[in-house]
Amino acid sequence: MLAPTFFALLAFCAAALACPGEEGHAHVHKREFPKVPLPPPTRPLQWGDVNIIHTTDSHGWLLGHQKLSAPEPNYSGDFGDFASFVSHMKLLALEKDVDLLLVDSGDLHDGTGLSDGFPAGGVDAHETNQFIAELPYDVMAIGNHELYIYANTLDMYKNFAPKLNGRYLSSNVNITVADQHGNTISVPVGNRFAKFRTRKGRKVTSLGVLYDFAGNDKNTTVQKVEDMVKESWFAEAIKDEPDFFLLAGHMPVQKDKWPVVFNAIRAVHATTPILILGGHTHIRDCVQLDGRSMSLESGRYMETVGWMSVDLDHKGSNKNLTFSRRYLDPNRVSYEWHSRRSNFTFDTFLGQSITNGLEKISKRFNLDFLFGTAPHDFTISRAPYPSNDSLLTLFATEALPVALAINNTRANIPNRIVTNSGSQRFDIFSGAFTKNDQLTTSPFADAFLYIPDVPAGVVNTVFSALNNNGANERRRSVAQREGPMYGRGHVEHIYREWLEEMDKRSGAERRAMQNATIGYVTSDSCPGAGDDILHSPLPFFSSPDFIASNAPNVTDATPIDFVFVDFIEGQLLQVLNTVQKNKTYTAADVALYTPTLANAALGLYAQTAWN
Ligand SMILES: *[C@@H]1O[C@H](CO)[C@@H](O)[C@H](O)[C@H]1NC(C)=O
Ligand SMILES: *[C@@H]1O[C@H](CO)[C@@H](O)[C@H](O)[C@H]1NC(C)=O
Ligand SMILES: *[C@@H]1O[C@H](CO)[C@@H](O)[C@H](O)[C@H]1NC(C)=O
Ligand SMILES: *[C@@H]1O[C@H](CO)[C@@H](O)[C@H](O)[C@H]1NC(C)=O
Ligand SMILES: *[C@@H]1O[C@H](CO)[C@@H](O)[C@H](O)[C@H]1NC(C)=O
Ligand SMILES: *[C@@H]1O[C@H](CO)[C@@H](O)[C@H](O)[C@H]1NC(C)=O
Ligand SMILES: *[C@@H]1O[C@H](CO)[C@@H](O)[C@H](O)[C@H]1NC(C)=O
Ligand SMILES: *[C@@H]1O[C@H](CO)[C@@H](O)[C@H](O)[C@H]1NC(C)=O
Ligand SMILES: *[C@@H]1O[C@H](CO)[C@@H](O)[C@H](O)[C@H]1NC(C)=O
Ligand SMILES: CC(=O)N[C@H]1CO[C@H](CO)[C@@H](O)[C@@H]1O
Ligand SMILES: [Zn+2]
Ligand SMILES: [Zn+2]
Repeated sequence: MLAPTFFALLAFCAAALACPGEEGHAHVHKREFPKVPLPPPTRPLQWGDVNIIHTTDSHGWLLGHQKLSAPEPNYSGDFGDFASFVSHMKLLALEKDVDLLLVDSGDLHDGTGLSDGFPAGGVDAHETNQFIAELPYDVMAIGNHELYIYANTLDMYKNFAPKLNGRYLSSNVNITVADQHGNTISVPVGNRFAKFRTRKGRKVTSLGVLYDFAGNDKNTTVQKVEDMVKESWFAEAIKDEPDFFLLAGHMPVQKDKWPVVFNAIRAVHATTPILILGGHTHIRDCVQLDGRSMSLESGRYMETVGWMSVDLDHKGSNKNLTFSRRYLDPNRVSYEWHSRRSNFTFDTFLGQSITNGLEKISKRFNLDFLFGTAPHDFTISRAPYPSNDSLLTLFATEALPVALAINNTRANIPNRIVTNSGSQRFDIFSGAFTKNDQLTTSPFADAFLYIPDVPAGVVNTVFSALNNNGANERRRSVAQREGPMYGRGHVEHIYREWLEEMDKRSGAERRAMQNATIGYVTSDSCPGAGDDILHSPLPFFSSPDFIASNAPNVTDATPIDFVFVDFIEGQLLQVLNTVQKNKTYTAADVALYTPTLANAALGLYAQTAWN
């Protein structure tokens, strides 16, 4: 399945006819404190000489997950709560007289209304990034979502990186800009590396590495990881031995190229501790490349805050070091419990001002504009497809037929609509369905095209054939973990594989015990249990790559409108000309079906069906 292009994100409201207008009955955003008593963690964090709090792939989820359906309350902490947590943990570190660092591994853009719901003329995540910069991050690395659109990269270069004082790292990522004489130059977006001392005086050498991403915009450059380690600046940067290497990077900790960086450092420093903080595939994962190193990846969407600790020994020692890692569910209960605060001593001034500031953005972007009220949860992978609880079913068989028929002169001609299941990014939960929910769920501004007068039987055959081709392509790319889709940044299949694995491992039994709430159940390659809270796994159902509205009740020979999302045009024409030979279809047979774009469909549907 093809990933919809992220350039499409640019078009959000400008192109969509269904943008919420001023007449919308907005309601005031209300932040949700936990309504249900949340069980606290059961075991304290293991502190070491050096401790790290890690975020990655936050994708604009800075107001936390505010829905009341499970497991969302587990992730209800907002970025203000997180800031308060970090402040208290810094104090605990002082008390314990140890180091505590804060690290992020990239992908600050694309994911919620806060980052993406900006009015025309704005830049994605520009507003949210102001608040991220208020936290005391020691090191941040660039992600691929900072590079799909040049304006976003430029904003990071001009406005964000300078706030990090040399600690926004892009070891293998450049941007092309004009210098003060108007000459075109290619320069790192942030810094290639950073050397600094911790509060306890420990020497740190740090990098910020991006995996081999190939979907970047013009005038940005991603250097391959194996070429980066051959650079003379790299050799120079790692030459002196620090107390430890801190490698942040937007690259999964397994099945990618961290070993290339690791081995390049090990070739010079056989025993220096190497702490790796990765990201990108949206899963919780950990591995030790040797006994003096640990690599941690901390999920996605502020559904996970990672913790790593290590007790250091003396230089030259080759004994295994004592590491620990933990995946926290980001909510006030977890934060308060680990930072030893109560609900009434938890909020800091900074934390509250960040929460207030984020709520102001939400208001300014009109993110609470109400399209309707969802009668129950609709999920991408926790309900079978097709079924009434499946978001994919809702989108393809309910929402698209309603939304695409609005103001459409062809509405009374029988049709079948085909789109890709990757068009849905996040679940819909029972309750208010707002502009923010539409942006998180269905962000891609793809158009719908059609071919008139295709026999209904042929349309149905093409739909089945597309899914068979898609399945073969997916098997190949999963097996190799490479290929063009991975290069362009498509990781949803890896996240889903992870969900599937945890459900298969113990899902049915653990849910039957009924003594744990649903959530992530991680099995990684590091010793001991990683999850801070024991959950039973989220149910998992796989889905086909392509989804469609119901076939109209007509004979196979009846000519109908074959409607499909624009970016599968090439693939679809090819299959159409394979399954039948009566006519050779070309782009000349294809026309625009409606000016309504895919990202407006759920809102239009909610306005008619959920009001
Ligand atoms: C890249 O940036 C340079 C300098 O700003 C500009 O002259 C050039 O047109 C840009 N190239 C593309 C392909 O956008
Ligand atoms: C990145 O920028 C640096 C500094 O201008 C330059 O020397 C280097 O060649 C650039 N690297 C790439 C891969 O473009
Ligand atoms: C040291 O750690 C490595 C990597 O985790 C492991 O394979 C090895 O068994 C450990 N050695 C000892 C003595 O514990
Ligand atoms: C926690 O504190 C907030 C404000 O700081 C308050 O609104 C909320 O009601 C409190 N919750 C509980 C359970 O005490
Ligand atoms: C699914 O929804 C349809 C239409 O609302 C309803 O007729 C049907 O009974 C539902 N099926 C189940 C299994 O709930
Ligand atoms: C349909 O047409 C009406 C009347 O011109 C207009 O107000 C409305 O915005 C249109 N809706 C869509 C989805 O195009
Ligand atoms: C649930 O009960 C089982 C069996 O007694 C136990 O092994 C498991 O740890 C329990 N889970 C939680 C989250 O308490
Ligand atoms: C399909 O159409 C036939 C013939 O018009 C009709 O008898 C049948 O009830 C229809 N089936 C459905 C599910 O609407
Ligand atoms: C192909 O064309 C023939 C003759 O026009 C027609 O009878 C037949 O149904 C068509 N088949 C398909 C699959 O369109
Ligand atoms: C630990 C934790 O936060 N658990 C909560 C997760 O969400 C479920 C469903 O809302 C709650 O029941 C749990 O208490
Ligand atoms: Zn991401
Ligand atoms: Zn990414």
